[in-house]
Amino acid sequence: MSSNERIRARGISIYRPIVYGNCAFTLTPEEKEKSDVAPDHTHRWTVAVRSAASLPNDVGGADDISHFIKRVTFKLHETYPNPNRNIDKPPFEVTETGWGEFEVMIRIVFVPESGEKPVMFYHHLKLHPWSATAGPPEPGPTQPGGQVVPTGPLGVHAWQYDEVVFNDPFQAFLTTLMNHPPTPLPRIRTRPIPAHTSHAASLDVNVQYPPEFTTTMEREENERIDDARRKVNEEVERLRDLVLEKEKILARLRAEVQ
Ligand code: SLL
Repeated sequence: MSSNERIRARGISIYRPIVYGNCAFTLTPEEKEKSDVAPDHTHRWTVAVRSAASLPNDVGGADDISHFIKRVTFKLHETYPNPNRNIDKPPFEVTETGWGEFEVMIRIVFVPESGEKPVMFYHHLKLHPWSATAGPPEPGPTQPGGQVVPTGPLGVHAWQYDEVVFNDPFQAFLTTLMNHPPTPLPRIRTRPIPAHTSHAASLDVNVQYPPEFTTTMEREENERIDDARRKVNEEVERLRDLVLEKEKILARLRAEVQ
């Protein structure tokens, strides 16, 4: 890197929307026959890190993210051979078969020009549908040979929207980012409510479509954050008043004792 490229764009924050998560499908009888599929396996799943804007029939993935992501490491459950899977080019994903849900550790390494530290996300690899209409509300841990709830043709989806924020980026890296603007998210939903939101269950939606992230969801999330922030501030205020009041009582009592 030349010294010129090392200049930071101070005061600039630039973010890139991503999604991470998984989709899962129950294995068809034909797939179960295959020699590379263990007899106790019930599902085929893909865990991935993608751009947030969606391709027509999938979750995310509309934009290339390899100009800022160098490597994604997916740390799988230790029942898998070589559980640390390093993916150095897009698509940043791992497809496997298995029988159980587990926590996947996702580590994102940025391109060296960014000078950014890696970030880490945890994702609960989901195999079973949430919806009560699609099966038991929350099946317990699946054991080999345990009951399998079919996922339907579009599978089970568990995705999380997030934004990677670069503060005071290097000038050259900022230029790279600006040369790859992300596809804007659709303003309104063009698909049913996504399965990953807990309120989808309370709305009794039998989710049959892959989720889609929209600016409406982004706004709703911001409103929830603002609301929570307001509540916390109110609580802080209330407790501070309480402390002040108690301190006055304490001072008075002290004076009385003396
Ligand atoms: C459980 N938390 O104890 C889970 C563990 C492990 C998942 C799930 C099979 C891997 C393989 C597989 O699905 N492991 O056979 O290679 O219930």
